[in-house]
Amino acid sequence: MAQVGVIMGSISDWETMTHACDMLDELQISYEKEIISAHRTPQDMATYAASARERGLRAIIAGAGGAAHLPGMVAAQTTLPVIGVPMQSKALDGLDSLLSIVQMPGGVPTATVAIGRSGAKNAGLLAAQMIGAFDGTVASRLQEHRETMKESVTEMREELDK
Ligand code: RP5
Repeated sequence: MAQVGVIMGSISDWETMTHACDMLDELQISYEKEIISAHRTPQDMATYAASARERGLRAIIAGAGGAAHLPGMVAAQTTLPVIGVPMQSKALDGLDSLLSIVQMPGGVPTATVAIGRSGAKNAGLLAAQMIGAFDGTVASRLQEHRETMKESVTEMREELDK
């Protein structure tokens, strides 16, 4: 059973959202992925959000671009934590996506990560951290990931000293 739902408004978002899935793969967190559009398939969005908890999901990662309603509208229809990933849109370089997601009115929190690839990666990590708060095995994997990052800096320092 999937623990995390990864949804996106368009196939054009996949090249970004794949980084969230890569992170979940690395941390051995089960996930499902789907294209659900807030404006093109609003009924699918409602059904997905309303059924997410009973289907066993623990968190949802939602990527969208432009007037990016998907994360907030999903968050409005579930009490699971929702993490919004702003796509780096062509017209406004993702500032439109970011502001659309981050400026949720009080009452329906939608966690918002950075624009684009880094945000997608962090969304995967953040979902894992939400699960890791109650799962020691996942918490250990997250700690290992931090150690690996630390070691990469040691390698950078050695490279600098060459
Ligand atoms: C949003 O519109 C999607 O999330 C995507 O980022 C953006 C553009 O969609 P396409 O025109 O590429 O399908 O719904």
